[in-house]
Formats: sequence, C-alpha cells, structure tokens
Amino acid sequence: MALQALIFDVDGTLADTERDGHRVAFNLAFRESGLDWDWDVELYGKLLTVTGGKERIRYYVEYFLKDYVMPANFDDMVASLHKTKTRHYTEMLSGGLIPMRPGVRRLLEEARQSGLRMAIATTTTPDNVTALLKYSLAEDAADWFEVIAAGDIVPAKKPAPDIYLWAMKKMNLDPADCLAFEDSENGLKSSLGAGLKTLVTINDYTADHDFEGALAVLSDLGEPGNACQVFSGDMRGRGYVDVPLLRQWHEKA
Ligand code: XBP
Ligand code: MG
Repeated sequence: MALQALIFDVDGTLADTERDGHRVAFNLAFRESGLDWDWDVELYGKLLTVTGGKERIRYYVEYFLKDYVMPANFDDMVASLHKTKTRHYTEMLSGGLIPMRPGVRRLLEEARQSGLRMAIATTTTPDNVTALLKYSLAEDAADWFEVIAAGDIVPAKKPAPDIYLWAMKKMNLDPADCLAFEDSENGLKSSLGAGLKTLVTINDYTADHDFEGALAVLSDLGEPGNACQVFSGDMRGRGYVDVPLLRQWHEKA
C-alpha cells in the first residue's frame, strides 16, 4: 500500500513551543491568578513527563508542592488557570514569536503538492494549534490539514494511542497508509501504540528520551544546504527529509 497520509504532532515537532511558549504562558497565568508558582526551564523539563496542560498543573501540585492544601474547588481552579494560560499562549503566538522548526514548512508544502493527505494529532488545546499554524506558517495553514485532532477530544492523552486512532478513523485510513512525526517518548509511544511508523525529530527537552522503534531519529527535518544530524535511521545519502525519502521509508518498513 502506497503512502497516503502524514500525521504530525505539534509541540516540539512542528515548532519548539514548550520552553519559550507554553512554559512562559503557564507562569503568566500563575502570576495573573495571584500564585507564586514559577516553572523554570529545568523544572518544566520534569513536568513534561505529563502531557496536557491541566494534567501538568495537577501533577505539579501533587508531586512538587507537597504542603499545598488543595481548595475544595481545585478542579475549577485548574480549569480557570488553564484558560488563562491558553489566552497568554495564543497572544504570544499572534506576535509570530515561535517559528516552525527547520524543514517543516518545506516538507509540508512539498507534501501538499504531491497530494499527500495531512493531519494533526496533538495533546495541546485546539486554539493553540490554529494560532500556531496561522501566525507561524500561513494564514490558511489550518486548511492544509484534513483533520486536527487536539486536546480533550479523547480523554486518554498521549502516551495513549487514542488521539492517533481518532485522527485515522476520521480520515478512514489504516495505520499502514500513514507515517507519524513525533519529538518525544510519550508521543512515540502513542503513535507506535496506534500502529504507525514514526519519524522522530528531537529537541533539547527530549534528546535523552528512549526512541526504540522509530523509523529514524534526527535533529530536525533538515534543509537543502543545512543537513540534519542523524542519530539513527538510513537517510539514503540525503541531508534532509523529503517526500521521496518518506515514501522509501514507508515502503521498506
Ligand atoms: C504537548 C503537550 C501539551 C502542551 C500544553 O503535546 O504536552 O500539554 O505542553 O498544551 P504534543 P495545553 O507534543 O502532543 O502536542 O496546555 O493546551 O494542554
Ligand atoms: Mg510533542
């Protein structure tokens, strides 16, 4: 079966959003809500073991703020904090603050031209995805994706496979028709769990993760004249990922 579709994770994969995007927005929300919580770069790396912003706040309170006494309305408090965080994050994106990672725009444009179908499968809130696509990629970029599977659309977030399964069901595709793009161990567990061959591009927060089972592990997608670093996988002599290479990987694997 020929390759039909590409399914992309967002945070860390399309753009480096965590350290200078989500993390900063969480801190702004805490401050605005009168809390003295502050997630520095190192702590945020530990908190990233839990996907989903609301889930991450709960994890922080439970495991890092042992003396904190949860108010009776804690669920509402988390929901409200997260809403504030989303407002800050999308405002930051609207300033075009966070660029696409190397090779992302090129590969997306090439995939569109070659008739590949495309989808998003992410843990983050839908508004965050549309803002990132609009302000960092193109005004109409959300329309490049047939399905945007995001946030609470499935209750079990990554590493559960549900978000990928949901996206493929919507597209009426089997895992064998698709390739997935991820940046983290939780993301890879999710895509592999859904039966998808997966290409991993790492970032500072995920460089030491376990990527067993990935098609290839690269620093980024690379660009002509600016080759990516290859940690595992066979680039077939190329310095960057393009559609013919994806087709070769898909056929072989
Ligand atoms: C990334 C995440 C998200 C974001 C925060 O998921 O774990 O939780 O950090 O987003 P992925 P929200 O890499 O799968 O896109 O605060 O909107 O949940
Ligand atoms: Mg990710």
